[in-house]
Amino acid sequence: MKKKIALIFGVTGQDGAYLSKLLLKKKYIVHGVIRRSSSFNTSRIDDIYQDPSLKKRTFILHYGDVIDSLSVSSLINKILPDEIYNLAAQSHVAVSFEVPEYTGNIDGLGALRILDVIKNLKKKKKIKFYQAGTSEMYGGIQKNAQNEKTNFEPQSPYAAAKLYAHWITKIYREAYGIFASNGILFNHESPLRGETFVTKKITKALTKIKLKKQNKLFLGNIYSKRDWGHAEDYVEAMWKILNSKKSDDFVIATNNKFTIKQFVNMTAKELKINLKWKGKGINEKAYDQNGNCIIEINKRYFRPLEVDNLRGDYRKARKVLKWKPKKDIRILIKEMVKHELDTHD
Ligand code: NAP
Ligand code: G4F
Repeated sequence: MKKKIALIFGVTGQDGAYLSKLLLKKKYIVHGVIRRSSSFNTSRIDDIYQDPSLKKRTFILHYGDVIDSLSVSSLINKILPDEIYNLAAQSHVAVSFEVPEYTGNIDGLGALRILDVIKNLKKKKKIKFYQAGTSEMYGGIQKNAQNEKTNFEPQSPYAAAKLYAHWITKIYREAYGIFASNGILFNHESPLRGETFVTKKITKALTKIKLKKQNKLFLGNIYSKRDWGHAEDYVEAMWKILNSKKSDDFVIATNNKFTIKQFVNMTAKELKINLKWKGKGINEKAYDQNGNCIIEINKRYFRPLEVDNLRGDYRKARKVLKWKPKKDIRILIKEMVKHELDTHD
């Protein structure tokens, strides 16, 4: 049987790495797009790298960028993949307030550039398209769990750009009959998570504090709530979305939410650090069993607008895709802490 061909924009990121590994296991030929960088940016995929001198490669990397229409067009025309996963993004919400135009260009227009090439190739090859959408698009104050019918109320340049990508994907699906689907994924983490996202920051810092290699962790708002899943489960959902009978939009989540403070407490427990919280607001601090102050709040990490409450209702994915999360937050924290202990020992 002919092998399926996938093209991943954003292959060097957390999800790109897990998705590549999943698709290789499923016997795909995987093409990934990497950006030119003066330092190495492939650490998450080094374990599956295949030397270009190999005759029959199944994992092939190309230089490109979703803000460069020429590279997007020539790569898709050359590879003619069966499936395209658009995971490329400036994915940090706080950073998007610092670089809003750049974020809009990558996270919003990037999707359009890919979709328009697919549209123009329609007669030659039917290419399926996955857009990496986000729960950040819900923003606002949402009391109940969010699903595919919940209104969007973005609260950051990142979320606004992703909302553009979400709608343009839907528009190209309906106007041109392209198999183009949106995943609306809630936060998902792993040992491969970027260092400046809160779960990685917490698990890494508390491990180093435990090992006496760091004194203190500084955090921002510890009362926002997030629905945290495991990236390994969520890339499986991406594949199921593109291999479903018809293109559609799906919420992928766990339907559980925790505050950042709860995540800190669970991580401390895993590391056998006995935390005591004292004070309020910006003066809230956490102390270890020896009375050392190891966590402080710093205004620097607060955002101009915050998303307070995210919890995803994934019933549609469970019903249509037969998908459900396998790893809960406790397993996730265990894995992330183990990885940090192995790295910093
Ligand atoms: P990530 O680790 O930040 O990875 C982002 C990827 O995009 C990296 O490979 C990055 O390359 C690449 N990239 C950035 N700018 C690019 C450009 N101009 N052209 C081509 N590639 C570019 O993000 P992630 O956590 O894996 O998330 C994957 C996608 O899902 C993102 O679109 C994110 O916004 C979305 N999402 C993530 C979550 C989550 O909780 N993780 C939830 C919902 C949606 P470099 O390595 O060179 O920087
Ligand atoms: O880990 P975060 O930076 O993730 P955030 O903003 O929820 O965004 C992530 O998930 C989205 C899906 O909902 C993705 F679309 C997006 O690409 C990204 O992967 O922050 C989580 C929460 C926020 O409320 C933030 O204000 O943690 C709070 N927080 C408190 N102290 C902090 C910190 N966040 C970071 N990054 N660093 C802190 O020191």
